[in-house]
Amino acid sequence: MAKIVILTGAGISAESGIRTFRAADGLWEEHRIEDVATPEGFAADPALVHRFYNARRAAAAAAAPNAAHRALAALEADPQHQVLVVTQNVDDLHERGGSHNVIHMHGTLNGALCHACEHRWPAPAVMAPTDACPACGARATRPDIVWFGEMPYRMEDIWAALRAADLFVSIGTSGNVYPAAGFVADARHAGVPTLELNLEPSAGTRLFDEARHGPATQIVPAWVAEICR
Ligand code: BJW
Repeated sequence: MAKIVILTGAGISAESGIRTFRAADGLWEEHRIEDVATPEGFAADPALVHRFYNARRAAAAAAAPNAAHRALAALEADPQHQVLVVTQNVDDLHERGGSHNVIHMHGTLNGALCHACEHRWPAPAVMAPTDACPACGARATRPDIVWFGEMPYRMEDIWAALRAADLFVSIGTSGNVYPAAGFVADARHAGVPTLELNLEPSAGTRLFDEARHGPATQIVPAWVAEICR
């Protein structure tokens, strides 16, 4: 059984209507990263950061998985393949598309986290700085999102899966944010073949053994059909 580790980024959800970060009309055009995606930005203005993530939570809830999410779920269901999806995305479109083996390395919009006691619970649709932690009562609740300067989740599991993989595939990510941007080099170092599927060449495209460019809803189902033949 072939073991495939698949890294996904904002590009896989773009055709579901979820905005990417670094496009001309992306989220970072309207918001300063330091204000909304760092612990320092949250400490300075928690209401602003909650508004940013409340809006994104609503957008994700209104979106539906697309053909690329569904193709990865079909690949996971194929008995010839063992698939791990490592997503940088904080939406739940992989799960709603039918994938089960998913690691959210940058957290999830559907999670709330108390930064006083580290308790986690399902996020309400709208979070506010005055929300109290259900475990310790502190009014120190934040979205369960990994911001710049924080350690992404389950890195040891991800690196172990990369080392044991037969193929590493990167889908819909610009390759600008580490440690995810380093996975292609980590895979190469372990002798694992690498494939990029993206709208355009990513920052690290030259490191991949093969790269195919086009919209995820076309190139991902085509690739899955090819390897499940
Ligand atoms: C399509 C498409 C279609 C469009 N079909 N494709 C200097 C050097 C190196 C590293 C650092 C440095 N200074 C600081 C760092 C570390 C820092 C970092 O990487 N900074 C860089 C900016 C340089 N990283 C961190 O701080 C991370 N933590 C960390 O490093 O901890 C220490 C550590 C040490 C050792 C080991 C491990 C860890 C934490 C990073 C947290 C990132 N957080 C964000 C925001 C929170 C989540 C959220 O709000 O959603 O995560 S930033 C943002 O970027 C978000 C994304 O997950 C992430 C990646 O973006 P993504 O998905 O690639 O989106 P885009 O928009 O960039 O690209 C979309 C792509 O899709 C494009 O290529 C399009 O072409 C394509 N596309 N439509 C197919 N239809």
